Amino acid sequence: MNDNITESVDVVVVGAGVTGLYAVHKLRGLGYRVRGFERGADVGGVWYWNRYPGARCDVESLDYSYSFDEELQQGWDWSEKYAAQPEIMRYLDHVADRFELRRDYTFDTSVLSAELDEEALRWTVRTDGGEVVSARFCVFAVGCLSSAHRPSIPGADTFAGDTYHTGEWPHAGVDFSGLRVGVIGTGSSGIQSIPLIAEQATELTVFQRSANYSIPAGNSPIDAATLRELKAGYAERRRLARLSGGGSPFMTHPRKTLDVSEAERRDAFEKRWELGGVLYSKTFPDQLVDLAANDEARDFWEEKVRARIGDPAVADLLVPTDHPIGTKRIVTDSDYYETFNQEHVRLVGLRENPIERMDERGVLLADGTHVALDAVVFATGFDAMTGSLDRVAIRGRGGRLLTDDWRAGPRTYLGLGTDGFPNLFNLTGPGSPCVLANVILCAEQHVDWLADCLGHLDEHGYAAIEASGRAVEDWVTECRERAAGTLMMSADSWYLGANIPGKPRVFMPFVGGFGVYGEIIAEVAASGYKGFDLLPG
Ligand code: NA7
Repeated sequence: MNDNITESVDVVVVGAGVTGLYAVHKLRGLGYRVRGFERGADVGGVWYWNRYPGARCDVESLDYSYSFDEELQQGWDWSEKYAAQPEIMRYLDHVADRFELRRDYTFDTSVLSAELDEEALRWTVRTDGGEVVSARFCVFAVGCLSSAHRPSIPGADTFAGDTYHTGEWPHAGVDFSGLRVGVIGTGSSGIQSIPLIAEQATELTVFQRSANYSIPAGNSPIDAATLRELKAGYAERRRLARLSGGGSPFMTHPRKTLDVSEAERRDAFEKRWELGGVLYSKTFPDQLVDLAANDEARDFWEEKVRARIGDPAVADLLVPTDHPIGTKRIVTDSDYYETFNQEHVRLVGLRENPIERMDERGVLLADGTHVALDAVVFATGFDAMTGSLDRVAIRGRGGRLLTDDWRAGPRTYLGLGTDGFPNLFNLTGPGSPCVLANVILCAEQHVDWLADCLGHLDEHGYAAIEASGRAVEDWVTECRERAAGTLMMSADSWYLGANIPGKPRVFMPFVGGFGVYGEIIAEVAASGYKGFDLLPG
């Protein structure tokens, strides 16, 4: 054993978000010695960092919760249809306590590198806390939206006021009372926070590069009787969710958009609208593959939204014209569009009038307007799906860096593994459907698969498992071809890396749906892990 090694374990898990927590619980329960590392001071992952006002999940609470333990599922009472960040943090805190998950984690600690010892088929994991851990398996659960992106705006460092990023929000909160505030970015984080920031700020200027499709959450408290009824139906709810495309228990309309009468179509859109938010993108099965079908959904959306906005010129700016509905994640809002009816809220379209630079006092626009600001909120998103993995120097066979292998885009087999990196697993990341689905069920799907896989290795005396180069190439091709068969390629989305200058334009998720993906990975396991090489000790 290398002299520097401070500890030797079976599995290192990186990340204490919803995926990492379950990985630690499950693998520990099977008798593996597990060691977890987490950059934040506590559990929670994205919910630990994203404490901006209005932060709320766009998957219903009953679904966005673990299903692996019936007592946990029945014992936890969600207070709202769509839970806000503090309630989700309370839930994850409860899970961590209940299963004593913190005892195997070191917090406030980033993993700097993971290096393969090819002979021993073990990984050496180094942290910024000076730990050097030898592990047979290395499991990354670092999240897809966990590496904040701040655009480089000339002069930004000269701005005298405070700046914030929604994905790194101060734990003490921020009071915008009496301030002139600018929000840059109108994705989920911008759209959720803008109505609440507007309640405090004396003036709010929203800088919008691209308009987004947003749909009211239709959020409401869940009363005790409803909660009892919902929990009694949990088994069926979960069954349907596992079959579905998005990990929620809702099926698309059985027929195609244009095969039904206008009245039936409107009725279906209306019902989905009532469900709230992101589910609208799957009202009909052809909505994300056929532009004519998508136009119907889009027109219905536009009619609804324009009715909420007072000034038609502002509405023109707020209605997207650059991408079909659902090709970026539909935002789930509370009173977003109505916010622009207030006197002190102003919208700047950056396509027509870009930010030239920032100075000590605010933002200068291309048309010469100077917007005086006391605080700026960057709601500018993340280096999605690969950003957090890129921060770790992962060296596989021959000292190859994973970031070099992925320079032209992520290369995975089933999203789970890649060639040259035996016994290294990346959970709920690129090559999987997780960012397009309910990530908690995705986490369970991946971790359960992983647990079976490790069991298979031990049962048959294998030291390691490694995706074959051929399987990786085929999966990359399959993911690309499936995406090309949809409208998803027509939006400049973070699914495609389009929000990060210089990032390769590759559609990173598996677009075939959560249920279909679950069948594929189960079939691979049942076949004895075809596409993987099983390596003797
Ligand atoms: P998103 O969805 O990536 O949104 C980021 C927003 O910031 C979006 O409106 C971007 O415009 C905008 N942006 C990014 N860079 C710039 C620059 N340079 N100038 C102006 N505006 C910019 O991130 P969120 O945090 O809102 O949401 C992430 C996910 O979390 C979301 O999809 C849900 O799944 C939950 P663009 O559209 O790129 O033109």
